[in-house]
Amino acid sequence: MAIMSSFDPTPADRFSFGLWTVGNPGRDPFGHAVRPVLDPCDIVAKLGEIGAWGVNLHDEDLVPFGSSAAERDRIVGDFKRAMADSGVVCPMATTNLFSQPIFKDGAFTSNDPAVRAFAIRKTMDAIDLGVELGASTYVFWGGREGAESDACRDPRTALANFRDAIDFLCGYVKDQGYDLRFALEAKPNEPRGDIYLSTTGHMLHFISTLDHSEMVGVNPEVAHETMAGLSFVHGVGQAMECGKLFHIDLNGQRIGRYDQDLRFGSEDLKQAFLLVRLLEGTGGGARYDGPRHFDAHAYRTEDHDGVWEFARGCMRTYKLLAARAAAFDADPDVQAILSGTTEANLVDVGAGYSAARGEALRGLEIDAEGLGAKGLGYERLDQLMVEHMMGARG
Ligand code: GCO
Ligand code: MN
Ligand code: MN
Repeated sequence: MAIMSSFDPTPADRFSFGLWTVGNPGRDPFGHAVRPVLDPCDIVAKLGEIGAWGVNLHDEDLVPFGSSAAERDRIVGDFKRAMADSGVVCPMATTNLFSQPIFKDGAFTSNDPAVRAFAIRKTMDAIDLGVELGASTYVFWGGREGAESDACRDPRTALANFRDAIDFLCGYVKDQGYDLRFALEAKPNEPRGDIYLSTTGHMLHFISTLDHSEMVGVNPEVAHETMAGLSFVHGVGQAMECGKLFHIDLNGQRIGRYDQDLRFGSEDLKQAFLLVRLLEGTGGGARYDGPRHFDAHAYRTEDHDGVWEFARGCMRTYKLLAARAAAFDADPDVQAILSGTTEANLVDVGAGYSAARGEALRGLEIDAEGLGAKGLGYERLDQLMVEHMMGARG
């Protein structure tokens, strides 16, 4: 099947998986693990085998909480050897600030300064680990940074403490001379009733208030915006437009549900298509050149074979959608509809206000009735997209 093999992943595709994703043993709030826990070194070897480029990790995915310095060094040494043997790199690392009981009421936003100090110190150590493994992006997902009862904390205090922590850690990275950027990941809820900075848009504004905002961007996740019923494509587009898409968490999700973390493209294929089209830049605009990270896991029904099937599926679907997006944007029928909707400005509004441009606008003859009556062809455009997605064209 030579045709199919062109959709098989290679390291040039920059696909990455977290140790916690393909390593997920299928535990959920209602049931125990269904798969044996895999050794991180075996995960890396397997990722290399199936054509993935990168492996990402939380500190505790690799080095168990409370390990001695000697244990840590042995584990990290073995892992580096596994990376070198497989050719798999570590583009991103992060901190587990949610599993240990001390973080039950938040880490950077806890009311207790001792908890905040513990969280910042743990993150400094985890940053050292990530940099040692070669990471150039450091993700912050504040899963426990939230509340069930908002009587416990003024949200303004929570945000101020979160800001202080990120500013402090940016200072640490600069002081160490690390070549590392931060990517903040929003989520509306789960595991907390409500999580602060619940969407990518909230994060983008928060970033503009930081001391070193130039080194901080976002890590949007399909599931997180979709849970809240928001358009992921719009959120990612906003991040790209202001140069802040530093990383991305790809998966599948249905609106209104718990965080499902399903195989990429397994739900809402049309949104997945539009997302890949945006990232690949086939419709115009700059292409996203960062990691394509799958923050997802296999169904709980699966054994390890099913896990690797899941991982291959994420990558193949991404490549299939990229090929379909390229065909869609190269289709003259599509181009004809789109060219009719993107005419140049009659007055150069982008050049800013001037009295002359104001006058020029006032002087334009605009056929409001005609424009209101004109059909735009979007039904045809959307159907063309569906037909491309289904392989009926191009
Ligand atoms: C979740 C999050 C996490 C983070 C991870 C890396 O909903 O559990 O998506 O998987 O992405 O902690 O920061
Ligand atoms: Mn998630
Ligand atoms: Mn995520």
